[in-house]
Amino acid sequence: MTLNSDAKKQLPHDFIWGFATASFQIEGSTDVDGRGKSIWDDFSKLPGKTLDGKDGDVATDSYQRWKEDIELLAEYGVKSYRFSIAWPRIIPLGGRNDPVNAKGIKFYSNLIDGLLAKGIIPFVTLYHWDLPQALHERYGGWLNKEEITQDFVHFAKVCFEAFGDRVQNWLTINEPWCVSAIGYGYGRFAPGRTSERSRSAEGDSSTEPYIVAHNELVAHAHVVKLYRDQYKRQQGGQIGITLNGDWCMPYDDSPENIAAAQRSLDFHIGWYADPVYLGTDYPESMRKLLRDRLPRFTDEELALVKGSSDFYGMNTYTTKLCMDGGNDEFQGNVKTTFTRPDGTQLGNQAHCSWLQDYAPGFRALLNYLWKRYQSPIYVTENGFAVKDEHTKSVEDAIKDTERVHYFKGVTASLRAAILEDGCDIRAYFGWSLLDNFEWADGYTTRFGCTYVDYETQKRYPKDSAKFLVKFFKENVAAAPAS
Ligand code: PNW
Repeated sequence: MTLNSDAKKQLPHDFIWGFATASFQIEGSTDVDGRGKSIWDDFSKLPGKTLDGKDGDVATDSYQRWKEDIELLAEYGVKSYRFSIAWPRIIPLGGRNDPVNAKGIKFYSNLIDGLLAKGIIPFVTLYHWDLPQALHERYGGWLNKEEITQDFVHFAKVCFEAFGDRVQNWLTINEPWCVSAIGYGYGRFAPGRTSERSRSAEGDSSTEPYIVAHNELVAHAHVVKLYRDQYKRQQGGQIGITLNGDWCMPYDDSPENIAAAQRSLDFHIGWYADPVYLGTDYPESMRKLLRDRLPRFTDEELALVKGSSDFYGMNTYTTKLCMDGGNDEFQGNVKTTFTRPDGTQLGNQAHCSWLQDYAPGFRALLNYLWKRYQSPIYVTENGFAVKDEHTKSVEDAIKDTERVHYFKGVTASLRAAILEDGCDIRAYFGWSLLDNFEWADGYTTRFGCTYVDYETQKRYPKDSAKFLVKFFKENVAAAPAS
């Protein structure tokens, strides 16, 4: 066989690519087939919690339209689909002694079978933020280490038993930073606890986020231990956590701002990744700033957390310019901007304030993570929300030039990180398959590569979906003949 140089320049044939979603953002049917409430059900209905006052009761109606969604994925020709399992569909009250809901299991079982029938690899998140409301009420949810650990492990066990014969790729928790910092610090995500009394009657932003983060790490590690001890050998899959993290660049070359950029990486990524991949304590910069507000790992916990992920799950969206200062502890007392010292912008502004398009940052982040953590990287989310897309007609919205520009940049960066820089990257998922319920933004921010008309629930592929499909079809090597 002759190896031509073009073939050599392709991504490996087993590179996984596709689109991602999350249960609460797409399913709707919140009151159907025995599903219990999640913390997002009531939270999203409270006045002022979502930008448009809307909730997840219908979303993209994917609990009903799952077959149509699989058709769409098959039309795109993706290799894989990342979705999450709604804990309150499987165990409506959530706890280890609460009843399991056969209809909930059936739903995901059908979905998995449907994907496999089309040759699509299921990539499954166990926890994408829809905690059973009953557990929050019973013992404070993620605030209670012993209880949440046992209940999360039990829920995972039910999932491994029910789906593990067909699912080889598991994610424990999606973006633990968002759960802790946004759910218990800023209070913008459910359960909405914060010290800001205008937002919440309860909560302590100075301690709870750190307790929650610690408990997430411990619970995650116990789930991984369960999988490795009891299922991995037989089911042959892999399991890991997925962290959010954006690239951080110093605003200028002053030593304070160089340190600030690293501190920002520590407070977003190192907080979770250092214990998981390096087996060290929380980053030095965090311990220095937060002192005894940061929980201590027992030796036993740290031993359990160390190495508790088979890969590095990476969700990333943007790059920030970092300046020393401010008093936002979740940012590590770092101020961020997209405006360079010369007044120019880093890139195109997305609909949400926290996102600009800057592809070199994507490549830099991949290199940073690969070098520091030495674990194969799975990009489990990456995407862009076009400004004011929700006000456009379908015809205009599907011509999503700015999203195409974003994906052109990141896919070129991805390719370079793999083929030129030698980073071990094994998967890429665009966020998202569909426009959907964008948490506190409601439906005003659209991240989909497929447009959803919320009146008719009809789906329309955007140019960005076509771009990604074409890129991966052209750039991933064909499977070797068997
Ligand atoms: C992620 N931020 O959330 C989530 O995993 C998705 O469910 C979500 O739809 C997607 O990214 C787009 O937002 C984030 O404020 C939410 O920096 C907020 C931030 C980052 C990620």
